[in-house]
Amino acid sequence: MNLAEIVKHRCKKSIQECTNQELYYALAEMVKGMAQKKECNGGKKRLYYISAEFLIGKLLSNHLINLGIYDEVNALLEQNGKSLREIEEIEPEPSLGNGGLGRLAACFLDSIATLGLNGAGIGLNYHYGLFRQVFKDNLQYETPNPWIEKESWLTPTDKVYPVLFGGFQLNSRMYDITVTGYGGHTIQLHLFDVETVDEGIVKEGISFDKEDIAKNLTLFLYPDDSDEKGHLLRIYQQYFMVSSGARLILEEAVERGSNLHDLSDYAVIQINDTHPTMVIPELIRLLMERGILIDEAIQIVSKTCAYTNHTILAEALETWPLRYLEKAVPQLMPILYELDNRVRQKFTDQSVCIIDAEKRAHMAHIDIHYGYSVNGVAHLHTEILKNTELNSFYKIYPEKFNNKTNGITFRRWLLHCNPQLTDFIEAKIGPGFKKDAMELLKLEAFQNDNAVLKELLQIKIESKKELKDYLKKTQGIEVDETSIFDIQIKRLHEYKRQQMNALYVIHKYFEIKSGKKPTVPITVIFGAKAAPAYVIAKDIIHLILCLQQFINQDPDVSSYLKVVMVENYNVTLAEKLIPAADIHEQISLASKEASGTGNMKFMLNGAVAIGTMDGANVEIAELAGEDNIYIFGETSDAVISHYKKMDYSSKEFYEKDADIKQAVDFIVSDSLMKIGNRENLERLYHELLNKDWFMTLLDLKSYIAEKDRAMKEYANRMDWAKKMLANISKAGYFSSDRTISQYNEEIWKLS
Ligand code: 26V
Repeated sequence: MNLAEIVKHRCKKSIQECTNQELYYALAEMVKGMAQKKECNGGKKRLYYISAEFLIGKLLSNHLINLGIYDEVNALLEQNGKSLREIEEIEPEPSLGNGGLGRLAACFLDSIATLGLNGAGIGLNYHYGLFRQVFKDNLQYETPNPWIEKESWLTPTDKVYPVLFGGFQLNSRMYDITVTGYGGHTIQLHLFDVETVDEGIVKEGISFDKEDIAKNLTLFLYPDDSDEKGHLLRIYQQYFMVSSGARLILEEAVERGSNLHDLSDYAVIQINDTHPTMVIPELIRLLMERGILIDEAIQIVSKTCAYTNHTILAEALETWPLRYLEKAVPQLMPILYELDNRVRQKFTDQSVCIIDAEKRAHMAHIDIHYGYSVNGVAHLHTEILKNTELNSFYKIYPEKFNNKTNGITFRRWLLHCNPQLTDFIEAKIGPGFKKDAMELLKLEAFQNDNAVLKELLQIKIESKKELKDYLKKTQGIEVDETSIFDIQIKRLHEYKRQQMNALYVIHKYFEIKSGKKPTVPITVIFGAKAAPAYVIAKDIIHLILCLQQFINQDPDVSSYLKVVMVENYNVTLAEKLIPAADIHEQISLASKEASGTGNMKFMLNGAVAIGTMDGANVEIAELAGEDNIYIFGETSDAVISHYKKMDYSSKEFYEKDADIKQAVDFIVSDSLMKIGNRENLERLYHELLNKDWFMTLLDLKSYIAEKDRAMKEYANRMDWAKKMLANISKAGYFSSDRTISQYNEEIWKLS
């Protein structure tokens, strides 16, 4: 049925007479029908990308683009006086991820489908996903983000698995979301859900009874990481996901002809960080239940599982106390002990054991010993894993370690979010770049073509105007589209150093007050959610919101400098912010950001980075060339050495530099205290002065200098347009199609 027939059937109306809401549901029905008729990728061996997060974002437009009918539908709606962009707004965003790791999983599904690979995603169907962020009194509050409607993208299946926990059992039902690749091939994202989940137990914000597992298991994505009950719930979630997934994997392998001894010819499991690691002991357990002896079961599983590491941050590496595991998943314990024993028999180095002296299970160690591949997500990150963080493992298994630099899907992060730029590129180099991103290199031919460069600047201004209107409408903040849009959007974490950007803002404020005005006005835009229990992260949000209020209402300053913090930063907002950026902030402490993927999205949309030599920034700098990126700060080697020698003292930097002192002191100044809370601001001030674990003050001076250089060079519009074009033309390498091809060629080996 076409759209007109569907609305006639559903609403007894014409397209013209329908509301946007009615049209959204009708379009969703149409797309689902079309996707179902498309061929699902097949083949003997199937990849299972198992992940606790799939940050898929809104789906309607993505489907329309990948099915090749976006323009047609857009035109039809326009003819009927409707706007597809407005209809898109109706769709609730499924926020089934925290940030980069979850969004990467979603980009990967798009590329797996597009490349025709036989793959599927396995995850959890969180009813409220990540919390919705609300600002009140310059503080973050959390509320639920319901996204599952009566008619949603989820299709219930009749697959139900009983999942056994210590002392009770829950039924797991599988729901499917069809993922269409560009060109129309499809794969499935399987999301498991507990049948007894009860949304009614959520009270006041996002609080609920953390012990009522039958009712809460799939309510939220990792709700609270701060106490024992939160940790236990996380273990229940993880086991529920992997136990359901493992059952599905074995069932499907057998259906395709496997006798289970040859499982690795039929299935490969990519373990996305350590959240799904229990799939290893669970599969061993299930194979043993099916009559396979432990030695062989371990061998089979080790040939089937591959692990991706996404962080070196100690606090993010999962180590579960054995007593939690004993309580939640007692049936795994004999296998965990056996896996640990085998390691102990082979190696004397205590640091590679699975169970440590404090009786904690190191999940990454299970993956490395009992998987056949370990990969990092950017060149530098993989080198740090090999040479520092996982060096003892690298010495044992050098052949397992490999790098897969992250990528992004250009369908969402160019074609969908920036149609003007897409049309511009197509007019210059033809449509080939949509299939082969490396064709963007053809844009280099226009480096010295002033007319083309001017067009590019014009497109940027248009995107900035769209964002300006949106900010006015949604946040009531007035910004000037001729100012420099300097954007930092990512999870709030001290290592990402939003606080350093805030200190730059304070420094600029003082300069403007003293009469030193920037050549071009600056608008600094932030978007970030802080984990609900992450106190300092919330203090940093408080500081930024206070600065927004303080600076924007100062008439001497606000025509030169504005601060905007967007509320509830998510995928949908990223799609509006990224096309409008002139400068993007990638200012993590070198060695700490495994890769970053926002950096790639901005580059593709013609923004220029200011960043440290960290994660994928290093590869961006190499590709774009030093004239087209602003690099500052200590190298990762220097940072690693500071940690080793413990020779960094933030107070020294504070005391020896008047600018740094002035900026830091402002956090607890009377001006800010009048607006903000003493407790939050003082805590942040003391943290910066006495700890500053992520070395903000170490890099602050070089950050200010390099950012000032960028701001100055922005004024030369034609030179800047060249930088924009250079970034776009070199972005092809960061297509997730390239990343996925490498995973397939070097790890999965699907036929
Ligand atoms: C998790 C946690 C959880 C507990 C509190 C502190 C903390 C800090 C960091 C994390 C990160 C977990 C893994 C993760 O999301 N890594 C991100 O993966 C992206 C995709 O590979 C990559 O681009 C980002 O650099 C990396 O941070």
